[in-house]
Amino acid sequence: MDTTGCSHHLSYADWSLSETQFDPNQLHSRETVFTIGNGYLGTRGSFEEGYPHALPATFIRGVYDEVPIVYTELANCPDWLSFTITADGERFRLDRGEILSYERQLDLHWGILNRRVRWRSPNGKTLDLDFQRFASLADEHVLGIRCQLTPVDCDSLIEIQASINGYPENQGFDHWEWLDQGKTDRGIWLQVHTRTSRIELGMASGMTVSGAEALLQVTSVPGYPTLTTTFLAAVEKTVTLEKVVTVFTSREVEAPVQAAQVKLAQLPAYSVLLTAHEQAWDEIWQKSDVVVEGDTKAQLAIRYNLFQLLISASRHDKRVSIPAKTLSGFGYRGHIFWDTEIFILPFFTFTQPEIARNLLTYRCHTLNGARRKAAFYGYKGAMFAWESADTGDEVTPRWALPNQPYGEEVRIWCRDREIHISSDIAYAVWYYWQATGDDEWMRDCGAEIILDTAIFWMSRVEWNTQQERYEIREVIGADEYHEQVNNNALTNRMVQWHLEKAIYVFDWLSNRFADRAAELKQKLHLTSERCRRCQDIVTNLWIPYDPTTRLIEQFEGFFNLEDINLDDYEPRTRSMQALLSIDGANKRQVLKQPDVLMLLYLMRGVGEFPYSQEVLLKNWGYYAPRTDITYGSSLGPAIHSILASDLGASAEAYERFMQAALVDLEDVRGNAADGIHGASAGGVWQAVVLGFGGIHLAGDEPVANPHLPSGWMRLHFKLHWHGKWHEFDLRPIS
Ligand code: IFM
Repeated sequence: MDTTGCSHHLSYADWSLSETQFDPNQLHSRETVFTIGNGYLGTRGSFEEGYPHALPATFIRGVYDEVPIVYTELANCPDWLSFTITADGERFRLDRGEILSYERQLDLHWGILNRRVRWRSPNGKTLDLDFQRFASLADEHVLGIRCQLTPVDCDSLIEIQASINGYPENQGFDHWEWLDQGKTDRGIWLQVHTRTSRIELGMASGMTVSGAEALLQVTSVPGYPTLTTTFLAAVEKTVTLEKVVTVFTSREVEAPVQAAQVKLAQLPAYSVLLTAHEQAWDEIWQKSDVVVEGDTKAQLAIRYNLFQLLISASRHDKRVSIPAKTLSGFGYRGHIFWDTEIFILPFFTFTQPEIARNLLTYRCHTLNGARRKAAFYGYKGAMFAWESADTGDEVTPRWALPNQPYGEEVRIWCRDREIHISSDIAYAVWYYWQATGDDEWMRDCGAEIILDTAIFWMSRVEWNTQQERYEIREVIGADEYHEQVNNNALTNRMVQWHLEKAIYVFDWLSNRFADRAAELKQKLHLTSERCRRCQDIVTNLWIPYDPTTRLIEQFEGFFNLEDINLDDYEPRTRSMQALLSIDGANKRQVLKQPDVLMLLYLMRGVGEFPYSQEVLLKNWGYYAPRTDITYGSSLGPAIHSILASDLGASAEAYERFMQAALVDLEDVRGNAADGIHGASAGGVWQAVVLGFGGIHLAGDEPVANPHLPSGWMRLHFKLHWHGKWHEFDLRPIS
C-alpha cells in the first residue's frame, strides 16, 4: 500500500492537500481540484490574477439559464476572484517571469484555499505573494480573499485592481445582461440578470489595505466595476489587502443588489468573518468526518471527497439538488442525475439528515416536470427526467454533436429509455424515511413521489399474453453500453420493489394521516382498481433470474451476445465503447458499469431477494470480469469495492476504492477538468462505511462487520439512525 502521501505534485496530509509545483498542463484539472464553496456556490480554483485559457467559474445553486433552443445549463456567474497586481509597471502573472517557489494548499478542515508564490518579474524584481480565499459557511452570501504582498529585494510601486468581472462565459456563451453598476461608501456593486430565465444577481465588493499608505478609487468599465489602489510597498514589509464580496440572486430575495449592498455595509472585519467560517466547518466535521489511521493518502482522499460533497449541498434551499459535476465544472451542464439519490444521498442521510431532506424535497418540487414528461411519452403519473435542472422537465440533450467537421451526430437515448431513475428516487425516499423516521416529510412530500411514480410504472409495464407476465421493454439499464434492451433485471426488480413499497406507503398514510391519504387518493386517482393492478404487477413482473445457476441475466438475451475477454484488449487507455464503437459494444457482453451487481448492491441493504452471499458470488464471478471498470463509468469502482469487501476480496476492494477516491485528485480518468465526479465521491463514503466498515442497517441498530484494508489501524465515523447518533471506532482484529 502506498502511504508515502505524494504523487502528481500533490502531497497529502491528514487534512490538507498541497500542490508544490505549477504545471500549466494541469491548469484545468487543478481548477476543479481546488474548488471551494459553501452549498450556495462553488468557485473553481482559478488564479485571482488570471491565466491564459483558464476556465474560471462560479456556479450558484439553481441559477439555470438557456442557451436558446439547445440547452438548459447552470450559468457561470460573475467572477468575484478578479485581483490583478502590477509592480513597478509589470503585471504579476505566472506565465511570465519566473516562479521561484510555489505552493497551493487546500485546508479541508477549515475550508480555506491558500497559495504562496515567490515570483521574479521579467525585469528581475522579486515579490512574495500570499493568497487566501474562502466562501463563508457561516454566511453563504459572503466571500473573502486576502492577499499579502512583500517586495523581496527593493521598494516597489504597486497597483492593485480588485474587480467583479461581469462577463463570465459558459464555453463562449455569456448568460448575463448588464443592468447597472455603481459605488457605495463601502465599495462597488454590479447588477445583472440571466438572458432567458431572468434571474437577477447582485454582487458587491469592498477592500481594505493595511501596511501601506493607500487610497481606494473606483473605476467603472461597464460590467467590470473595479476598486483600484496604488501604494509604495517597502522592501521586506508586508502589505495586506482584504477583498470581501457579497452576493444574492432573485431566487432568494426580491432585490438582490440592495441585499448585497446592505450585507456589505454590515460586514465585520475579514478576520471575524474567517473565524465564523472556521467554526461552521468545525461543526460540520463533528458529524460528517471519517477518520482513518495508518493510511494518510486514503485519509486525505476520503476527507477531500466529503469536502467536495459538503460544499455542493444546499443547507437552505429545497428547490435545488447536487449536479453530477457538483458546482465545480461545466461537465453535464449542471444537470442532476440518479447520481444524487443513489450515490451521494446516503452520506447526507446518515450524517446531515437536514441536507438529505432538502435534496429529496427538490424531487417533490420537480414532480410537475416529471408529470409533463410522462404525459409527453403517453404515460400516466410522474416519470422523472434522466437529466433534470430547475423545473424537472427533461434536459438530456437529444444529440451529441460531433467534434470533427465530417463526424456524425449521435442520438442520446437516455432521455427516452434510462427510466430506472424513477425507482431510484423512490428508493432514496424510502431509505431516508427508514433512517430518519421523518413521518411529516413522508406525509407531505415522500409519499406523493413514491405513489405518482408508481402510477407511471403501472402505465409503462406491458402484459405479455404468451408468457403471462408483465414486462418492461425498450429501456437502458445502468449499463449504458446496451441502449435498447427488454426486461433489464435492475429496472424490473427495482420497479417491483417500488410498487411493493407504494402499496405499503399508501396503507401507512391511510392509517396515520387519513386526510392526506384522501387528498392524494383524489389528486392521483388512486382507485381500488389501480391498487389491485399494482399488486398484480408486483406478483407477475418478470425478473430474468435462473434459480439453478443463481445467475441474473442482465436483460433478456444478454447471455446470447458475443462474449468478450477484456484482458485481450490490454493495454489500453480508452473505454471499450471507444474501441468497439457504440454498435460493437452493444453486441457484446461488455458492461460500462455495474448493472446486475448494482441491483445486488441496492438489494443488499435489507437482504432483499435475490441478494444472498451465494447469489452475489455467482454474479460477481460472471459480471465483474466483463465490466469496463477502469474506463467505463466513474460510478462503477466504489460499488465494486463494496461488493468485493462483502466477498472478502480485500485487495480488490482497496484497489477499486482508491480508484474512486483519487478520480479527481489524480485525474484518474483524464476528465477532472469537467468538474468533480460527485457520484464517485458519494460512493467513496459508502465504500468506506458500508464496505470496509461493513455496516448493515437491517434491524433497529446499524451493525458493523468490518473488513479493514491491510495497514488501516483505525476507522472511525458516526451515523445518525432513528434520531440517535451511533459512533463506530473500528480497529483491525489482532
Ligand atoms: O448518471 C451517470 C450514468 O450512470 C453514467 N454516465 C454518466 C452519468 C452522470 O454521472
